Amino acid sequence: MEWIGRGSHGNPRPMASKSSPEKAEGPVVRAGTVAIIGRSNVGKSTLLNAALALRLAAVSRRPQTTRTPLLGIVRHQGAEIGFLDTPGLHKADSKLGREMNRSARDALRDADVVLFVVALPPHVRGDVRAHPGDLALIEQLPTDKPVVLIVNKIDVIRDKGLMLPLLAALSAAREFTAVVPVSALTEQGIELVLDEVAKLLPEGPARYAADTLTDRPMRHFAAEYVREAVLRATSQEVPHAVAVTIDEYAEPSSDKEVTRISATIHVEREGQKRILIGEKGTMLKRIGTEARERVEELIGGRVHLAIWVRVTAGWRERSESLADFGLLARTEST
Ligand SMILES: Nc1nc2c(ncn2[C@@H]2O[C@H](COP(=O)(O)OP(=O)(O)O)[C@@H](O)[C@H]2O)c(=O)[nH]1
Ligand SMILES: [Mg+2]
Repeated sequence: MEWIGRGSHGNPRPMASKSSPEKAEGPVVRAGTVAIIGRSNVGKSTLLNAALALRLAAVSRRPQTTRTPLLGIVRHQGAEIGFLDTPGLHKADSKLGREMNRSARDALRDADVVLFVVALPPHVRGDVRAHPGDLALIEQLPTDKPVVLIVNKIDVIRDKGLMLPLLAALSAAREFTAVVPVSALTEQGIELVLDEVAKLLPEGPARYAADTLTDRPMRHFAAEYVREAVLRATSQEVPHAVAVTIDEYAEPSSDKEVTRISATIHVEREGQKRILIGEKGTMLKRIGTEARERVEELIGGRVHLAIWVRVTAGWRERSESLADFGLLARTEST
């Protein structure tokens, strides 16, 4: 199977990470999982990508871009940090949504350390207050493990003093092991996040080989990048109605060949299929080009990507479809 590792492909450059083994100082003495938890759109996946120094996770302006937890492994100051990006906790209105919340709660329960991520709103005009959704989420955070508060998107304000009411309100709601303001987008503060969590992980040996970046095969990311391209290109009901499966993933057998991928975009209605294909197939072409470039960036080689669109009515409510699309949380209990 096609796995992604640092430098395991022809061109290791896109895989290069701040934490690349060459830079790692000494052996791993701490190891564990860090769950990245928060509402939709606060920048959890962007934070994972910043920590990895690699655009691994799908990111978009749409809420619920992340549907299943994603592991990203970083070595930093003698620690092997297994960041687990999770779907945003939200009011679920479908079976899919409930599965997403469940998988985030599972991650919260199993983690050694929790990063609770909040974000500044897009247009800051005065003092920033705490979002009621964040205050409600704080109640659900564990009290028996370290929780680090990450205040993301600090690039949107110049006067950092405007954050003080927000910090005061969140800190009054519970005690945090540390508070780190960051911009996941500009990578400001990310090194501090790594420093902080590296200290908090339990002692123990590495669980993964030094060049392991994630536990998902490349075909998973191919599907994710097709969906990411759909989310970026469409609006309203289409993003939520889309799931992507990979029908074929054939690695090149020689240097001259390309990786051949065939993907199906599942939608719920004919109208959504029409939108995705677009006039004379222009929309699908745009989606295909964007997704292909993302896959090529990750594997460091050329890709041929064919995309089909199929109506699979009601898939978000059907357990069998969710299972087929790899969207069920691991645990069955509520
Ligand atoms: N200005 C700004 N935007 C950000 C930052 N981090 C994430 N975003 C944007 O916020 C949106 C949601 O990001 P995403 O990582 O998908 O959020 P998630 O739902 O919490 O995983 C995207 O449009 C990101 O580009 C940041 O530090 N600053
Ligand atoms: Mg996300």
